[in-house]
Amino acid sequence: MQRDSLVFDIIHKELERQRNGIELIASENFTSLQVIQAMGSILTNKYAEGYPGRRYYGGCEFVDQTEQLAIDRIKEVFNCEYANVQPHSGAQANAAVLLAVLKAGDKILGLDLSMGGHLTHGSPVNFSGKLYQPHFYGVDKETGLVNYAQLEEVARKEKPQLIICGASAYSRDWDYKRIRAVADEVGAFVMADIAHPAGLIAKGLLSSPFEYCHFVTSTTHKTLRGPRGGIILMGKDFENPFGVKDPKGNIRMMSHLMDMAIFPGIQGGPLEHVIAAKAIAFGEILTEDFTAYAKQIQTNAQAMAKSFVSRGYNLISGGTDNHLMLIDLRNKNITGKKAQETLDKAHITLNKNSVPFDDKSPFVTSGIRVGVPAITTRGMKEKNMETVVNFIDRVLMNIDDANKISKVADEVHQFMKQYPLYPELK
Ligand code: DSN
Repeated sequence: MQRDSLVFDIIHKELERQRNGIELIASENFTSLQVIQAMGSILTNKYAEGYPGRRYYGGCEFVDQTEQLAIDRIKEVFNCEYANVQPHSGAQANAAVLLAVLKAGDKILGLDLSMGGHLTHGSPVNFSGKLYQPHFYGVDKETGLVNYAQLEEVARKEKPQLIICGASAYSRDWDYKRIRAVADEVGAFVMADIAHPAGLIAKGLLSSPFEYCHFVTSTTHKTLRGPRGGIILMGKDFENPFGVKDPKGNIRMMSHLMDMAIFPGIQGGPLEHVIAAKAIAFGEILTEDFTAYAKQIQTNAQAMAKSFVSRGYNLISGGTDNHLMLIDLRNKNITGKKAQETLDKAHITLNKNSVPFDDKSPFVTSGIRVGVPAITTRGMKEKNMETVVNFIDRVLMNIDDANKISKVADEVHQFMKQYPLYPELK
């Protein structure tokens, strides 16, 4: 078979784009070459519906081993009792939890998407807002912090069956204990979606949700720096006290309901090539190198936030505890859309983002979201954050000057040569 140079040439161009640019999308990262090799391996050929030791196909003796390794390692990473490593994505992980514990029409309470939440936390355009009855809490207008008083008020009024915490554009830590207290009061389960800060939680740099949240979901490709995918975790498996039943009407251990919700509930064959890559990434997270990486993410984010603030940028909540910051550009008279598009021309990649109480549409937005996991993987330290912010500031302050932007693009290319990416790949 002839090599498909059309596709491989495009992939090569994408490799060069990744090498030459400054990647600041908070949800992206550069996974290790061995993770990429496992994803591109012959394991993609295998069907393995079911779970290790209980599959619906023959020939699963080797994928059983890689999947079990992934399960054991991620349980060790988070010191938790249950892990399902089959979700194809974070959205699938969240869908499975909702399927496992809710009936259609039940009430859920999540952080509003426009305040930093996620589509799968009840957005009306997502299954979570179509199949269930969504209610929302927000952030405080003055402080930018989660409005826990509002969360409690809505929980007491609506009595949701599930409270969801976690966000995709929130730069502060969470008070899981306070959320669990009101959940117990109204008889709700709590799910923490830690897709964004998982790598920092894994290393104890942010509060752990496991003591207080019944379910913890995550993606595996953001701060966990693994392959694109999802996981479901539980600190402690439990005989659920809320009377959730299996299809035969028996109250089952939650782990059983959760496994059933992924397969056969919402997925078919697991992606065993991705699961092997997850096993490798989870092994990497257990190393001291990853501990240093996670600490550097936090140090870099704080240095970057300080540098933005010193140049008059308005950071929601004034700073960051984790790997990202949300910047309101209204005082600079620039929309998020214009900022994203112009920074792209200088090979600085980030995303436009609604800010709390935004007066612009989600297609335009007043803000940008900036994250440091990817540039930290490239090897940047806190002293380099000033250089990155300087590039961004020069673009934004000369937003209609093509020559100045082109000069920044050249400098960005030169700068990134110091941080080789996948030198083994030609
Ligand atoms: N799309 C992801 C993000 O960028 O945060 C969330 O799913």
